[in-house]
Amino acid sequence: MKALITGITGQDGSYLAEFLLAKGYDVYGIIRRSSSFNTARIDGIYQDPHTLGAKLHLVYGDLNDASSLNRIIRTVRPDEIYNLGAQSHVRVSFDIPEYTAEITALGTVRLLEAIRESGLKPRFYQASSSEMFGKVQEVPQRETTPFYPRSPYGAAKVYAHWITVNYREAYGLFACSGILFNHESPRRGETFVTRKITKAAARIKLGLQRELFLGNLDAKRDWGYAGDYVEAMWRMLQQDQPGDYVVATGETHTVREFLDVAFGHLDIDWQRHVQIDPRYYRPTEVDLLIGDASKARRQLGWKPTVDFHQLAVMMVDADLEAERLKLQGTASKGN
Ligand code: NDP
Ligand code: GDR
Repeated sequence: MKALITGITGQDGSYLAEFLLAKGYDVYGIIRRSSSFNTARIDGIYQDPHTLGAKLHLVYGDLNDASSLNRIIRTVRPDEIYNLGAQSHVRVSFDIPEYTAEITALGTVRLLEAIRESGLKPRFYQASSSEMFGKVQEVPQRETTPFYPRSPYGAAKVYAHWITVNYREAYGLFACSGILFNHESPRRGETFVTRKITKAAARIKLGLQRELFLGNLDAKRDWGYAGDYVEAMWRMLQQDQPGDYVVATGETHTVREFLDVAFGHLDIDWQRHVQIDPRYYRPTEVDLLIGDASKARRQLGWKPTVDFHQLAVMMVDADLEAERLKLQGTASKGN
């Protein structure tokens, strides 16, 4: 089996690639040109392309470049495609709304068109988001809850979601959307709130930092573990029929509670270090997310294995270790 992943260098792409390689897949990942290395998350599974029997293949392309997508699909001829590539930062989407729509929304239809034009019938996974629910319409949120996005990112994801549904209905494509609620890990991007907190807690513990500037501490999120969530993506594409699924833990917590667990784990009082900087507020906020994943549980046999407390502790421990290693590296350079 061959799988093609957009966004392989991101948090989810790296976990999904590991998961699929372990299942024996040939994994093709689209990477984009960058002036600095952007493959740190997949360094652990990198295989030299000159090695006989290499199973991981990286190809240059961009969701903004239709011809690259056409070429990759034609030449790779994947059995499964996972569209994880996106401008994925909600706050940043207010600063670059047009670019966000270009990649997160139009990138999806470019990919779907490339599939259609190829004449191939790969199974397709779209990375939809709980941000599509936005302003609270129903609690907990499920597959039938109406969308009310509250950011350019959320609006772009709603387009990508519906165009995926449309290609399923119009062209019979086996296309699934996973409506995933927030999921985190030690590989989470450092500007998302959980990782920002766990990294700062570790650095404060080691005396490398004193203050942490944050925005809205009252927002509530349903936080799960990324390693669990990529398995749900794969399970969706193994069903007899395509469909859309909410993937969530069913628990919600405030940013404040995440601070309590993360800093508490290191015996630090976060109130002495955290300051509010309004620049991290969003013009419109999503106040409360809590998902009902009973369809995924029932039909995919999927359930989360890591709870909120374990997740925060796992991330703090990983950051503490990483910061210690950096410190040792700096010290040995000085010798
Ligand atoms: P990340 O931000 O960690 O990764 C995004 C990936 O998209 C990176 O590999 C990035 O490449 C790539 N990318 C960005 N722009 C382009 C482009 N123009 N062409 C090709 N690739 C591009 O996101 P996550 O791994 O956290 O999320 C994966 C997907 O799931 C995203 O679509 C996100 O919106 C969605 N999602 C995430 C959730 C979460 O809680 N993590 C929840 C619900 C949905 P590069 O490394 O070069 O920047
Ligand atoms: P989110 O994640 O917007 O839910 O999108 P993020 O971690 O950025 O924010 C979560 C909540 O924390 C509040 N917050 C802050 N956020 C950031 N980034 N930085 C801060 O300093 C800060 N202070 C408070 C935010 O206001 C928000 O309420 C993530 C992304 O992965 C999306 O791609 C994905 O679709 C959704 O999760 C589900």
